[in-house]
Amino acid sequence: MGKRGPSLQSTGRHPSDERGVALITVLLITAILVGLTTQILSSHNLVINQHQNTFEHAQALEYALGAEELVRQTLYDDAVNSGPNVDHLEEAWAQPVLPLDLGGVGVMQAYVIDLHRCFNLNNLADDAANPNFERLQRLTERLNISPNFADLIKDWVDADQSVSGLGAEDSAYQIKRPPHLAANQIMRDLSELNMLVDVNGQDIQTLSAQVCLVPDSQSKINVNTADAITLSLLDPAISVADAEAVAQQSRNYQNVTDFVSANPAFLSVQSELSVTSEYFLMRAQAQLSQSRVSLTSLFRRDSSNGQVRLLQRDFGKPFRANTDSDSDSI
Ligand SMILES: [Ca+2]
Ligand SMILES: [Ca+2]
Repeated sequence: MGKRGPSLQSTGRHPSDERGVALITVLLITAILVGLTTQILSSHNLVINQHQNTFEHAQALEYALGAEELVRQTLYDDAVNSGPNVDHLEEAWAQPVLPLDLGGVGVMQAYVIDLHRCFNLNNLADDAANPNFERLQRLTERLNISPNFADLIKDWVDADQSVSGLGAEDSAYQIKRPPHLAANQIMRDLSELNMLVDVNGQDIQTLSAQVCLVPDSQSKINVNTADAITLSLLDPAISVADAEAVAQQSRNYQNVTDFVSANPAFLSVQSELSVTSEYFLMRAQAQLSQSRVSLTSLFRRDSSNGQVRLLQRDFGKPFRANTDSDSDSI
């Protein structure tokens, strides 16, 4: 008898079993393919989303930088075309860009602050007979915050190591953890207030909302833009009522002499007043979908030719709406 091939009995497998195995194999392959396809599509969507976020962020960045360029041009135009050496709050640079729809893809906001409308802490760096120390003392009283700020800030920004009253120089900062030194130069950012000894965060916040920083220790106050508190600090003889009366005016004084003639309470501080401004701060924010870019830029405008120079650019500060209580600082 010839050799017989394997019979159904010899393998013990029924045709329906083999069809079952084949079906399972097909199902397995299909499942693997579906899994692979899903993974590829997920990766692809992730890449697309990443690209979209990157694209939107780049767009938001360009809008913010565009606002900066617009401010620079507006300040230049103001100096060249709107009459030199006078700045007031009705001029184009002082008008905020309200939430502006960017053709349905996002929203843009921007505004400019004149940094001569508020008290400049860096004016304490000048060691000559300096009335700004008493002004800062008056401000801490008005704001009901620690009286130590005047001495501490004076020591922080003045070049010497001589401790002023309740102030602190290197020796006090060297025993802090971590140890550091007094800056002994003008402040570049109000966050430096957090480095001072024995001051609390709430007081820092209150003070920061009322003061400015400009990289100049002899900056003047623009009487066309200054707020009431700043005006009232200038001299003990200037009452809060005097200052508020000025601040409520729609001011467009063409020179300081006119201002003092109309407001004689300010005669004693005439030399520290101005009707024009040199330093300006822009705050801008562009938001496109989930991407948001905030930009704070510090400008200096040369009064001789209107040229505007960018001094500082900060993408790290959160945007704040423009309100009267807003901090006017770099
Ligand atoms: Ca102007
Ligand atoms: Ca010092």
